[in-house]
Amino acid sequence: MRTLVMGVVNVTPDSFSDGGRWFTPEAGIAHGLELLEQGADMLDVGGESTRPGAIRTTEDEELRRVIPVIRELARSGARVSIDTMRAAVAAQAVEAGASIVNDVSGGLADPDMARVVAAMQVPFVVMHWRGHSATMQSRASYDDVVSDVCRSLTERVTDLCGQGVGRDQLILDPGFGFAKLAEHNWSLLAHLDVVQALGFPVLVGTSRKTFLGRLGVPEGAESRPPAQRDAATAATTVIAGLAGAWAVRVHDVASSVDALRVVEAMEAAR
Ligand code: PMM
Repeated sequence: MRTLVMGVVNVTPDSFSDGGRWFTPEAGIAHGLELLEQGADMLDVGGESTRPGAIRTTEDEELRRVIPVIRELARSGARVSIDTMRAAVAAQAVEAGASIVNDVSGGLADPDMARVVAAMQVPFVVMHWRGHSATMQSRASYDDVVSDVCRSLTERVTDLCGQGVGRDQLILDPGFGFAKLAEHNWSLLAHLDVVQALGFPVLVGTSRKTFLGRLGVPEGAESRPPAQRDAATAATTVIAGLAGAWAVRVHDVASSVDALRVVEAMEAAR
């Protein structure tokens, strides 16, 4: 099956790559509709920034940001994912029309998440995570990043299934940029086949991340700004597509849709 494109709708003032641009509900909705027009298969709506160093948003504020956007995008027929670490936000988002829960903590941040996801029976994205954004980069230390991430994800699967979540609900994500240095992100990208071999659908979230912003930039010089990382992101979409990823989570939908057309046309000619 073709790799799907998940378009990012960050309703936050401070997200890592697009913070503040779609902060009002109206702007978030308009942006989501625009991404659908560009060919997004689904939209990932988030109300809490997870950029390195970020301070947590309150639950009330997170709900206030995401619920109106989810309700309207779902009403217009979009497949919507809620990007949250909070069980209460996930529950209300699904009630408002979301049909996927994307938790960057893989159920670790909120002890109620597994129970809520099990009860709602929606697909659940389990990302590799080592703690909240304020401190995560101090935990970017691995013996072998690929096997360490795969082992942690397998432990999450066992724990979640033990709490009643169905194996067929789970989607795994190696967590690019979360407690990872550039070298870790490149290793994971180079070995997506190992993550795929765990036997679950895989989501790849490299879009506009810092390791792409360092490409071609001399040491000591400023990284390129996030909006200038879309060509590199599309290149990683090709890698994800060739590896058979279930979906890529991207800010610039049009370039990744095209990148996947290239993969599809090439695969058809094999
Ligand atoms: N990255 C961000 C936010 N949510 N969810 C998943 N599943 N995977 C990711 O890699 C991921 C995510 C941070 O990126 P943004 O702040 O630019 O949206």
